[in-house]
Amino acid sequence: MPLDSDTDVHHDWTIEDALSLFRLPFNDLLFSAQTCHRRYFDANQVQMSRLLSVKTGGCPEDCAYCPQSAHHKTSVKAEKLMPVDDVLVAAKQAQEQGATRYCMGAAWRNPKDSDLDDICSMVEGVKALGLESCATLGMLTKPQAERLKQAGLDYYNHNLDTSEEFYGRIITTRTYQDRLDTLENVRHAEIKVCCGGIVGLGETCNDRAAMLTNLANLNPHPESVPINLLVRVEGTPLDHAETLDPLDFVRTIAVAKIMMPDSVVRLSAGREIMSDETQALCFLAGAGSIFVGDTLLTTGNPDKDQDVLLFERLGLHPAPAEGTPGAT
Ligand code: SAM
Ligand code: DTB
Ligand code: SF4
Repeated sequence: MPLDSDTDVHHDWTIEDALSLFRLPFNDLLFSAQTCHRRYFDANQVQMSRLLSVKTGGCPEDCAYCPQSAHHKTSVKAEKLMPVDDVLVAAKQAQEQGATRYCMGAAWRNPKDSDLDDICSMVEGVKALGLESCATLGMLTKPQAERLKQAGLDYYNHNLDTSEEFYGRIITTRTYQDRLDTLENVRHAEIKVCCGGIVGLGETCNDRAAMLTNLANLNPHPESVPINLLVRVEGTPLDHAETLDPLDFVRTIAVAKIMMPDSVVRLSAGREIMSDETQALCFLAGAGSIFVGDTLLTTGNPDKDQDVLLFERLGLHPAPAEGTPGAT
């Protein structure tokens, strides 16, 4: 494993390195991941982000997991881009409920330049509230990324989703290289990168290892690494995908943490069907962030009361907003 004495942050991982982590006995893996986590973060602190779908449904891409793709017959109805003011009212509510980052999602292959006027106003408004801003709008060109940076965008979410090998079984309307190009454009604009993936798509452990290797060989590492458990939605091709062993989900979080120790790994979609005990193991494995609020983009998420209780049971506390006293 490529570790040296100065730092445990590396960008020269092999799939074999990742696989050997996956093969560790569970206790050894979790102990290593928690040790890595504590080197960079307060282990009892969890950052809370809130999502809003600002443009829902009717997406031309064919991502097999996604209820918003126009290729699948789901209960999601296509809507227009939300008015800026409505987004800001929702952002204020999220802030009052403890979120420190507001993430605006749009079901686009890529934004049109004309759409970016409203998106930039949303970003400016979110920043003016004192929230961190994040957007996920599909593929971006360099000039588009620069416009978003100018508006004050802190993070851009664009996931690798799975291994390059398995990718073609899940999405045919754009390539892995398209994804990497957008990530490069985001980096070039000096926006922080939020990039992770989904597990439970029917991929192998090898695919999970390959995805994490690709993420961990990005230089620098993504600041934020969301690990999503597939939310199976009726009408999508993956509605009946096999249930992933929850311990394999925990292992994925742990391996991500060991490979990218100074990144914030997010226990992302899928919490609604997870037990408190599985979530507790994810925090032990180094997850340092969650999405809060009763919806993700179009699917459900545990409500505030459930999360307050979970935090109480585990002695966890919400992370303060970046740049405020006590923030790590
Ligand atoms: N359209 C943009 C894109 O694909 O980049 C942004 C929104 S898209 C919904 C963001 C991410 O949500 C996807 O890359 C995927 O990882 C995750 N996602 C979508 N549907 C999901 C599902 N059913 N379960 C878990 N994660 C999902
Ligand atoms: C990410 O990795 N997960 C979030 C966020 N980035 C945009 C989205 C999860 C979406 C789950 C399905 C839905 O609610 O539509
Ligand atoms: Fe569209 Fe994003 Fe859903 Fe794919 S994941 S169908 S690009 S909204």
